[in-house]
This record gives sequence, structure tokens and C-alpha cells, in this order.
Amino acid sequence: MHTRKNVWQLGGTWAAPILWYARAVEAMKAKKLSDPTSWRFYGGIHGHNADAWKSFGYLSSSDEQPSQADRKRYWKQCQHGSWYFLPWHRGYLFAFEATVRAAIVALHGPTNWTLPYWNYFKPGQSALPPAFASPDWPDGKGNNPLFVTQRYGPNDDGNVFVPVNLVNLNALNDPDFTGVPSGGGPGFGGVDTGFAHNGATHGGIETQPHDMVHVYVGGQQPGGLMSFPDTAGLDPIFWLHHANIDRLWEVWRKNPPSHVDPSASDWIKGPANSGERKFSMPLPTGKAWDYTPGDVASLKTLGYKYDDVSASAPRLLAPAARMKRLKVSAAVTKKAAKTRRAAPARNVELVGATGAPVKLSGGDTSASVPLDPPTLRKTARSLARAAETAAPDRVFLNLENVRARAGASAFHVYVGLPANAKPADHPDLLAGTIGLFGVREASLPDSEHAGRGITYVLDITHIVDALHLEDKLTAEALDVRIVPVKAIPEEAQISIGRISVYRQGR
Ligand SMILES: [Cu+2]
Repeated sequence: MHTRKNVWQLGGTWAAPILWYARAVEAMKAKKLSDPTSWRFYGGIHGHNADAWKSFGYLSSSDEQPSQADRKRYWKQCQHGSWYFLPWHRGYLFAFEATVRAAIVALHGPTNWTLPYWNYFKPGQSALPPAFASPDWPDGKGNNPLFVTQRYGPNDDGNVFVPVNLVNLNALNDPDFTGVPSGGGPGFGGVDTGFAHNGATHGGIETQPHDMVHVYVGGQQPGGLMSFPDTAGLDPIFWLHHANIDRLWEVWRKNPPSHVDPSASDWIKGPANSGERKFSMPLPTGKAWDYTPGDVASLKTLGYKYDDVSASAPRLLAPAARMKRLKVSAAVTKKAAKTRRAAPARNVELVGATGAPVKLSGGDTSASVPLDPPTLRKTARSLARAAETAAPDRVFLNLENVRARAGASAFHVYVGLPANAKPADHPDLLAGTIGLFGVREASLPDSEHAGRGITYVLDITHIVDALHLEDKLTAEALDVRIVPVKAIPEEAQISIGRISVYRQGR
């Protein structure tokens, strides 16, 4: 049994597991692109775009391309905007870890190396681990393979850290793994899809913290390796970030134990069962490993565990008292989750939507979402009844078909903010923060879904409830304010196809 450990608690900047990781990365980087166990080949499994790779210096005209068969089997495989997001990445990490371990053994290192994780939420651990931030090896000589110049950080100035006050773990509270694709909850793990290399709707844990960490580490404009799915796997820190996401899946499942993975055979057997591409990884033995979500659902079967899966106090956006007001007993929640799993799309209803696309450029953008009074009254009645015996509606803000041409901008979304109010004065009205990881790719006309972009879903139940309690839910429109983390340049060409509000009965 291997134990994945916290990178900040291994015993120093260059503790043995980090030093051996660096040596293995160096060895893998020295291999030919066409070798399935090379560093770049593994990056290509996540995503590949020749122009992006060239511009970052990871591809040259003298490179021998991998064989047609290898590219078809392995490359451009990452699952995003899908309930396969977590299991696909788990298999990707598992095969990568085995490949690094084999490279370490070849260098006469230890035989039990495991991939560390970066838990940026832990106090004092939000900064990029120092071995990744230093251009030098521990002896002061350059060429540290863990260092990446195209990693610009949240302020695009090269200082890399995760601003944890802007990232949250609200997804851990989602009672459902599977989301509702038609405007309701995105679920902890994402919505039911087929093979989704660039799926349309991002799930809860994918939107926050996954996407945000990608954008904060890689940077926004122009963005670095971590900012885009086509290059993210080339950055050595990618793997420690994803080990943390993989760990959070285990945290969600264990806390509370009523959280369960999908039981649908489409999830368990994966897309290959419906005749689509299979999940397949090259192993250091030279063989291919084909796997399904069912194969990777149990860590025990895979032979590893995490040193810590306690529920680190989730950073809720909403004041605790208000969340508590909406909280129903564990028994009611469990029963409701069971019913929803049997009939997932039940009771999802559009409350209102904007009529025209919303363009984002420069500073703040305001939009007004007209709401349908009778549907709104239904929600208000449900919230009024919120008690130990009845589960209230959940309300979701949808930013549909978000498109962009350049970079990986990030923005805060406020709901119900008075016209002249300063956003910073109203943290209770912050619905969430979105990082546009993958949006540029999903906006290309030749992408999987012809450039329809990505849809983000934010749970705004607590805000709507507060507005209701203050008797402000009578208005027939909901004001939405988009506040960019950094001013959005014109060339980013960001637009939101439609902003909508949905209610979902429990
Ligand atoms: Cu990722």
C-alpha cells in the first residue's frame, strides 16, 4: 500500500521524494516525444495543440511525432465538463505515478516513490512549494526541471500562490455526485455525458477549486502552461494539484459516508461500453492499461491511500448561520439524494434568463435577469417552509456558453448587489468565482461541440434565501454583477451566451 503525502510536510524543500521526482522529470524530459513514457508524451495525453506547444517551447520541427496509432489511442483524452472528470484523472495520475516510479528505479532510487499532493487550503501552504519555484537544483546549479517560467500566478507577476480567500470547497457539501445537465445542480462530480474531452458543463469540484487553481497558478493574460488543458500536463506542479483534487474526491465520499459514487452502469463501465473511446494509459512496461471508472473507484484496489482525508473545514461563501438555516436533517438529505438518483432531472424549472449575450471587457459588467413571478413565488414558498422536515428548493445561477478567444481570465459573480454598492463590501452576495480553464479551447469552431463554450453553474440558494428573508425577492429581476479579478483585455473577447436562474426541487 502506497501513501500519498502532503508536499509541504515531507521534511524540507528538497526532501527525498521531491528530489527523486525532479530527477525522474529530468530523465523523462530527455526522452523522445514519440516515447509513450516521455514527459511530453504524457502531457499530450491530457491535451495537445501544436501551435500552443511551439509557442511555449515544447515542440520543434525536428521532433519525431508519436505513431498515428499511439496518438489515436492515448492523446487528447482528458475528461472535462463530465462525470468522468474525477475517474479519468485518477487513472491518468495512477499511470503517471507508475511511470515516474519506474524512472526513479532506473536511476537506482527507491522503489516505493509516491506522488505528493499540494493542499493549498492548509494554513501556510497556499504558496507554490519552494522546490517548484526555484530555477536551481539544491546545489545552486540551474536547470531545475520542476521550475517552469510560464507559470505566472494570480497577479501575472510570476509570484505563484493560490489566493485561498478567493477559492472555496463548497462542492464538498453537494449531496449528489451527478449533476443535472438542464440548468439544475452541477453535482460534486459533474453531469452525465459520453466521452467528453471538452464537455459543456463543469461540475462542482471542477469549477471550484480545480479550474481556479489552474488559472491562478498558470496566470490569466496571456496565461501559462497550467492555464490551458492543452499544455497543463507539461507543468510538473499539475500532478500535485490533481493529486489534491483526487484526494478531495475521497474526502467528499467519506464525509459524510452517505456521499456515494454513481451507480449507473454508464458511469461504472465508462464511455467505451457505449462504443466510444476508451480510457487508456501507457505503462512503463510498454503495455497499455485500459480502465473504466468502476476500475478506479476504490483506492484500496489501486493500492494507495492519502495520509489525510479529514474534512478540512470547507470555506463556505455564505455566513454559517444562513447555511444552517437551510440545513435539513441528515436523514432528510439522504432520502432526498436517493430519490434524485432514481429520477435525476425531476423538478428543474427555469425561473428566468437574459435575452441577449453579455460581453465582458475591461472592468465590471452588470446584467439583469428577468424572473417569472409565479415560478419565483414557488421558490419563496419552499424557502419559507425550510425546516427539519422539508428540504427547500435549491436555486442555481447558470452562466451559459461562456466563450473566449485568448488567455484564461477569472471573475467574481455577485447576485443582488445594489447598483451603487461596492462588491468588496458585500461578500455575502458573492455567488462564486470562475476561472476560464478550457474556455479558449471550447470556443474554437472545430472543437468537440463546435465552439459552444463552457457553462458554469453556481449554487445561489443561500443568497436567494437571504433576499427572501429581507423581502427583496419580490422584484421581478435579479441583478448579476461580473467583477473581473483583473481587467479583461479587449482581445480576450469574452462573452456569456445567456445568464439564467433555475430552481430545483429536492
Ligand atoms: Cu486539471
